[in-house]
Amino acid sequence: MDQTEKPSFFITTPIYYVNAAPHLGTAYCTMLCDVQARYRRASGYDVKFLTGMDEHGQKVAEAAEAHGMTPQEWCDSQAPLFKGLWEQLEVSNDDFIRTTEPRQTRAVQRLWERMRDSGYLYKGSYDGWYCVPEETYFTENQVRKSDEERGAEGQHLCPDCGRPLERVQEESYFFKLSAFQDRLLALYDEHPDFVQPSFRMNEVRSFVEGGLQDLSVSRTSFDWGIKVPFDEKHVTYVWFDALLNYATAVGFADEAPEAKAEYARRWPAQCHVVGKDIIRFHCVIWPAMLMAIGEPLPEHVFAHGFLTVRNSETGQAEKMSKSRGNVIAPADVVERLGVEGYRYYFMTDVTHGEDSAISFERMDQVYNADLANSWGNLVSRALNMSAKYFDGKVPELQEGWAARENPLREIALGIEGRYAEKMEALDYAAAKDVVMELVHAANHYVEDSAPWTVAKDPARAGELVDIIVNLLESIRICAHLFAPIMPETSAEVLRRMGLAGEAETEDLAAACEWGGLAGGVEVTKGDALFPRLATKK
Ligand code: ME8
Repeated sequence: MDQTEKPSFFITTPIYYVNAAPHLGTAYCTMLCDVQARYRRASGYDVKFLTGMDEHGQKVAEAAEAHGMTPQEWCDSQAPLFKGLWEQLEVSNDDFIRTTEPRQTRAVQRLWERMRDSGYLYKGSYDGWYCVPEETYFTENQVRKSDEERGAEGQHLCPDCGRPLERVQEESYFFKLSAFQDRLLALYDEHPDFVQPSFRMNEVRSFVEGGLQDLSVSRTSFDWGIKVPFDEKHVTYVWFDALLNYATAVGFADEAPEAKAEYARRWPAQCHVVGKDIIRFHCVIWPAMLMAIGEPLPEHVFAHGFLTVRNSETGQAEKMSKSRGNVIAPADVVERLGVEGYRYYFMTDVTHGEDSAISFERMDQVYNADLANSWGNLVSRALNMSAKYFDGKVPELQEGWAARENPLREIALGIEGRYAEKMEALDYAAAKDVVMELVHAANHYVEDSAPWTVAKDPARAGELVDIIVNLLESIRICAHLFAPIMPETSAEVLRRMGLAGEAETEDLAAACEWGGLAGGVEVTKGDALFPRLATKK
């Protein structure tokens, strides 16, 4: 089918600050999007999956200085780390945006002009507090609340992350965010699923109900950013720049006819996936910016929780973060579990709306129980038996086999619908449970039907065919359903069953119908897909 005839599905990750190498937290969010992008491609959507880097602002400028580089040199040196990691982790993004690219400069400058024309912009001066690690302004009131928690040297601390704040006094342009309170509340009323999971909506709503302050959107005390086109001593506040990336990447402010067509087709985005730390930027400021310039609003913002690690001094679970320096490198997990085991653990064992403490012990447990002992073991047993009893092949299919009742067929009927509902809600743990039900049932079926006994009795040859076929058919369906999470091993399973051509399906529902198995094709036994881990590594 021509791509443009399919419905568009545009999904984005946050663009990550380039202040340090990517870590498990950034990889986690990127993977959440990747799984959704792969699932949607398999379900017939024309997907655009965007990720990238947020390269401006004080934090990045300071990181560059600390490394003795210009900000641009620093960003250029970091880009391969992000791109390389996404490739290694099988992230299938279609675009990678950097905010220092000309397309972003052009778009941001156009935003300034449209903001000025909208009447929601005015010049003033900012006098208040600023958290550099979070690139966020705080009012005197917000800071005062944390006064009693002053740092050792009596500094004012960030009410969100607890780190010292800077006092900022500078000439600045302001965006009249305060004018959007009613329209934002109306948006949340009319589109209760704008913010997901739903409990996050309450948080956003009460923040807006509390009243909105106008937002300082330009800075004059440093120069690492996009210049305001009509007042060049101002550079754009990093969030005002960064949020626009989503629209830039689909052609905002690009007058070329193809870009205009792309923008009309792709905007608004279906889903911005972000961490809960940046929910206000995405659910308050970003929609208000779009309202101000008269552009459509994104359909959904999905906010996930944090991966946390235990602080060895305090014993408390704390957010894994580049600025705190408590990150685990993705390479350590890849080395332990392989890329597909890594993806499986983070996508199915971490609850996506909540904070989750991660541990190597749990990773090993999940890998061994689900992948080595259940899914991997099922595949190898079934392929081995097929090869052994049927001369290296999938048995020839018997008349009417797909309509014959058996416990696996019963579970498999309608499985894609049950799974799709969970996948669309980004509830990958529940989607996995749907698939694992069939995996576990198939393992029990092997025990209950005892093909090794049936094989000894020539009178039961037909029964043996059906047992092996039912197993292989269940495996074929599970491989399709696992593919968004574990693309390589699923493709490998299908290849071993002589179905390599099926791996890139664009009609998952049809692919998962009971009865799609090919009979008589060669089977490849191959090495264990998920070798069992020793309990301690
Ligand atoms: O905020 N657990 O970039 P950033 C889970 N540039 N996810 C985590 C995490 C953790 N411990 N730590 C980080 C920025 N993340 C801005 C975004 S978008 C227009 C601009 C993920 O590098 C999570 O998704 O600080 C979080 O929202 C994001 O990384 C922040 O990345």
